[in-house]
Amino acid sequence: MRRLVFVLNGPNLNLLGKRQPHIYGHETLADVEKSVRDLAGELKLEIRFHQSNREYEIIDWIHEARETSCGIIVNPAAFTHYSVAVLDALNAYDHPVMEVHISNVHKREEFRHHSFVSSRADGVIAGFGTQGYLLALRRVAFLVDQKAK
Ligand code: CA2
Repeated sequence: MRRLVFVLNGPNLNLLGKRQPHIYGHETLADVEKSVRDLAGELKLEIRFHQSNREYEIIDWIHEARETSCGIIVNPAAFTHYSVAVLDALNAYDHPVMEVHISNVHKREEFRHHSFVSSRADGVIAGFGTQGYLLALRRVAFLVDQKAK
């Protein structure tokens, strides 16, 4: 299995660092991608980093990941809270799935407290800011290395 990890970002995350910094911080998605790629280099992992505002694109990337990757890190953004389609795609994926939320969704509105994706995720990180992506990547690397032993 290739040491390739997909990092998938849902709707509106292209606005990261440009709006609502009190909730999501000042880093842009490009900053997050760079930090993820730097850490991946240390962990000897390859990265596919994507963002889309379209549900079907997230689903198509999950399907692509089935054939090629050893893990998925996903911030499904608003799809978290209503997309059975994203959950179904992840349920057809056989390797570790880490769900990341920049904000602590449990401290926010009630509708953000439920995640469809959490029933499939192997780990969930919320409220660690953009550092959550790096923590999730370390966990994927650990699980992949453990499996290879
Ligand atoms: O905390 C997270 O990472 C979320 O997944 C972000 C989603 C939200 O719907 C989830 O409940 C929690 C929203 C992403 C929108 O990102 C923006 C970033 C900056 C400005 C505007 C939106």
